[in-house]
Amino acid sequence: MKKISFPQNSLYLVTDRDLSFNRPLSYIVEAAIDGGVTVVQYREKNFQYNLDLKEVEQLRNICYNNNVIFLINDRVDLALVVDADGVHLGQSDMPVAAARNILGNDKIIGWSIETLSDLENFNASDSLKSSIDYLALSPIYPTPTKQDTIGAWGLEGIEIVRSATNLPLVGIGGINSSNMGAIIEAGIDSIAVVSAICSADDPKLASEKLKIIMEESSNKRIV
Ligand code: TZP
Ligand code: MG
Repeated sequence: MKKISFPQNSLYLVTDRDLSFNRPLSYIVEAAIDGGVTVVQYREKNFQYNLDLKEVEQLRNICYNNNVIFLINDRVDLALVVDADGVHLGQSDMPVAAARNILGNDKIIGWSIETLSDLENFNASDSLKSSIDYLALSPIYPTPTKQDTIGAWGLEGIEIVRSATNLPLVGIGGINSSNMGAIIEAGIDSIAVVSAICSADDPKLASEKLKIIMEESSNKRIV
């Protein structure tokens, strides 16, 4: 099987049922894809196989049918069960090398870095460097959506990480239409959001607006 590559300059939706105001995740994901999202990460911290597996399979199929990358947060087991395109792991999740062993070489592994020492660990490890498909800077800005964070990268942090690696960089945390342009110009390739799409009155329109800003800002950076 050919390895799927992580798309450059992607608008990346991370799901959160609680922030979707009683609308099913399938509605949010379909609307987001219609609006230009090209990566979806299923992130539901209270996932239970007996209650939620059907929903994950449904989201996986929506993504598959639309050529959109479908990733699972934290859970390598769930990614295998639904044949997702890969996983997104944080510093306290399964070690990347173990996940790579279990998933094989064809799946995507994204890894969150929260501090400069996480970046140093990454740069010092050939095994990490050869196993990871993208780095996520978490968070770019403080956000009520995830409060157990250590600091925030801000624009200066993005520049430091950008100069330390050529790997695709995903920015997450506190990103919306008013700050995303500067984040991309500072060196982030792809933008991940929760509330800016899940909580929008019109998730499709919100995605379209973010996508337009992404494209304009990415072009500016290349020039
Ligand atoms: N990881 C770092 S910040 C964050 C996650 C999952 C939440 C981002 O949510 P929002 O609503 O886009 O700020
Ligand atoms: Mg995690």
